Amino acid sequence: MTSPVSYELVDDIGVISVANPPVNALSHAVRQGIHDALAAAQQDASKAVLVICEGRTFIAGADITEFGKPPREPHLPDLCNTIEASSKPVVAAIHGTALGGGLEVALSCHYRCAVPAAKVGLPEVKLGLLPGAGGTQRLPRLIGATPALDMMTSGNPVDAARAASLGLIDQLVDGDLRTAALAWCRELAAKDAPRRKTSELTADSVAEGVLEQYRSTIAKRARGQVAPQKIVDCVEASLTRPFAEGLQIEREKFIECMQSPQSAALRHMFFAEREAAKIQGLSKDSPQRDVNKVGIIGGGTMGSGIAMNFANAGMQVVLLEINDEALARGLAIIDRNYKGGVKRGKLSEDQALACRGRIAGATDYQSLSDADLVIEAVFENLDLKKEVFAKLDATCRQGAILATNTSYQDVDSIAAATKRPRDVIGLHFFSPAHIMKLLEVVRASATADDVLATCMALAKKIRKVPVVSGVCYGFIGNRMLGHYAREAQLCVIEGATPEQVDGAMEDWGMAMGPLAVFDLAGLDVGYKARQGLPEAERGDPRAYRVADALVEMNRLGQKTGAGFYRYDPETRQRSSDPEVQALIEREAAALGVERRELEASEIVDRLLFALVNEGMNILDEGIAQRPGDIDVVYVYGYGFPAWRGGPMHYADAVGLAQVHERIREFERRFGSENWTPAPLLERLASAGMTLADWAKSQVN
Ligand code: T1G
Ligand code: NAD
Repeated sequence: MTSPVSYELVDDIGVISVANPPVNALSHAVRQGIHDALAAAQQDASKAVLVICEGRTFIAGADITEFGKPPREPHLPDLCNTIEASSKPVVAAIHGTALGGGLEVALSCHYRCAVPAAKVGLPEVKLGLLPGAGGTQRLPRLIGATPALDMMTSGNPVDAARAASLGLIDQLVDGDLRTAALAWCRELAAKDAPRRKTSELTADSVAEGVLEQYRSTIAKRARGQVAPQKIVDCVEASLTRPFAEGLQIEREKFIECMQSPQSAALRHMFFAEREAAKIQGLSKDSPQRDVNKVGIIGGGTMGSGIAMNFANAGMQVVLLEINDEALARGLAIIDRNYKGGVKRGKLSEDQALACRGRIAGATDYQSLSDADLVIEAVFENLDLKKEVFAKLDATCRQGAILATNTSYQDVDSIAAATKRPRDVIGLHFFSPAHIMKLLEVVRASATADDVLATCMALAKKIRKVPVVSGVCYGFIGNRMLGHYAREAQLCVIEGATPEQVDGAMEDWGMAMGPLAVFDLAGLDVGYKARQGLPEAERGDPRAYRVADALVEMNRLGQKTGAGFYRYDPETRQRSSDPEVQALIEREAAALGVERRELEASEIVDRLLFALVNEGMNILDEGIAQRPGDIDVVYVYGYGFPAWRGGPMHYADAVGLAQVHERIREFERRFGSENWTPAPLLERLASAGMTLADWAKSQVN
């Protein structure tokens, strides 16, 4: 096997080149290759050593696929110390993204240069880890404790200019990186430049209370997560301990993180998100259609946000509404969103103007005749949507992609309203559509492969995380949510207060409890959907009577200042409302429900296992391609904590046998109408298989 690392003497500079596509991850072979090349450089005529990478990026970190396997020498912390101890100056030349172990390698070099477009960062915290190869000890010494804490606890990269201003990058080079870096090496060698060892620097002390301030800020921002706090511990060591001791403390805490369920969950999410972009049976080079002009029908809550995504990605957009008044309302929402974005520093005034300039308004379908893609976002009514698609069929050019943003409706029926069902697909955005990252791509039975491939690639272009779903009522996310919502409202009518239900779920890690989410989305959305169904299909009345009564009292949620909670008009702070408690007790009595105390553990299990059980059915029916896709849907669309890995990963972490047993207990206590163990769960639990095993068996 040829090594992914090559070494050559270029005049009197030793050049170590790493070529391990796609992202030059620090696999064992790369570590061994760098180690051997460096050893050679110590012995040869080189006056300085250059570390550079081929392909699209500098080293983007340790090889995450090696985690959990027996570690092999050279270990990365030792390799970094070896680089720093080199008898000759070592220079890192950075392009693309120098991340994690990649930046730690650069930090152990004596000098760093980069192209202006480069980015550098320590994103380990996003994997539930901390920089484990000296980063927590070298970075504070080089740039100061506070910027180091910002970089490591956020995990966000900084651009080359910022890195240079921090002293992290010594030189920004224009033109060809290798040529410029070699010239710089010669210059350093010519002036016998010192080997600047970052480990020998002293980190500037921080003011009293700064570290405590960080701990409390992190406790709020990264609620429930362990790695960020351990990073603060390591930085504290960099301020108070000799380098070697700090490195030891870093190693101990790194291993604690590596063995934590949180890191296992976040590493699962890293790969699940990338897997979700792959469509079983469709190669990644599948042909695609060109999309430059996009039409949006309906400029309400969703249409306005959807329009911004495409304008932000540089495409021409036409927003079509039913009349001028409604159009003005839609464009006003867009203007407000851009104004808010500029205020929050998300984009500059000029960028906002340029994006807004790409959005034109219309009320005549002819304006969509040359669109490459049209996305419908009118009221959630099947007949209205079919009417709109019939008009699009008559207006749009052949080859245009026709998409619906419906939350629940049958995309096959909508497609059947046209003579070109192959060009019809579901593109289900989440509110607020210009912010939420999830995009459910609904593959209808006739959807053409190139339409699907085009939409998956487009999702990446508009910075969304796409997940493919088959056609069923509510697709993946909303279908499962129905079961989660049922249990939330049953827990309320059986005796828990809204605060207890939401408190239990938020303490467990959900970004927001279910009742508060219903208030945010608007209780009328669910009410209208139920009103559209015959009573017999609305499910267990105990699970919606309170919500219906609140809507009939015009308590629609945040938008009317009251729903399950009352909301402060200024701060939007929620508070409990005795009027709601009285209503709940009245409805419970009317439905003959005997109320009781509910433990938080029961609430958590009922809501999460309701999700898991329905997730199992969705997998069994092939609506979702793989368990990881469901996890991506819930983490990016429903505020499920990434450090819990999504509902399906969580079920595996708890153990399917235990989940199955708990669901059978609920079946005995609450009846099979709401609790029938999913056949797939029964099969896996009795076979002692995990979902991860099952997913592998499905691929092979
Ligand atoms: N290890 C293994 N595989 C990796 C990888 C890594 N570090 N990074 C990416 N890949 C794979 C990825 O799965 C995908 O595979 C392909 O490369 C392209 O990635 C001791 C312990 C670099 C910004 O966290 O953020 O160092 O799906 O689709 O959008 O302190 O990848 O094609 O089969 O994401 O252009 C720290 C992780 C590790 C960076 C490129 N490093 N990577 O984004 O491509 S922990 C990270 C990224 C560490 C040390 C610790 C991004 C990227 P496939 P992609 P992209
Ligand atoms: P909305 O009521 O805010 O907006 C709908 C817009 O469609 C209105 O502005 C209306 O004037 C316009 N409209 C109605 N009939 C039209 C027609 N024939 N031609 C052109 N415009 C027409 O609704 P919304 O919340 O934006 O929902 C739109 C769609 O998106 C629905 O299918 C809904 O289920 C789905 N959706 C909503 C959310 C959400 O959280 N609100 C999330 C995902 C998907």
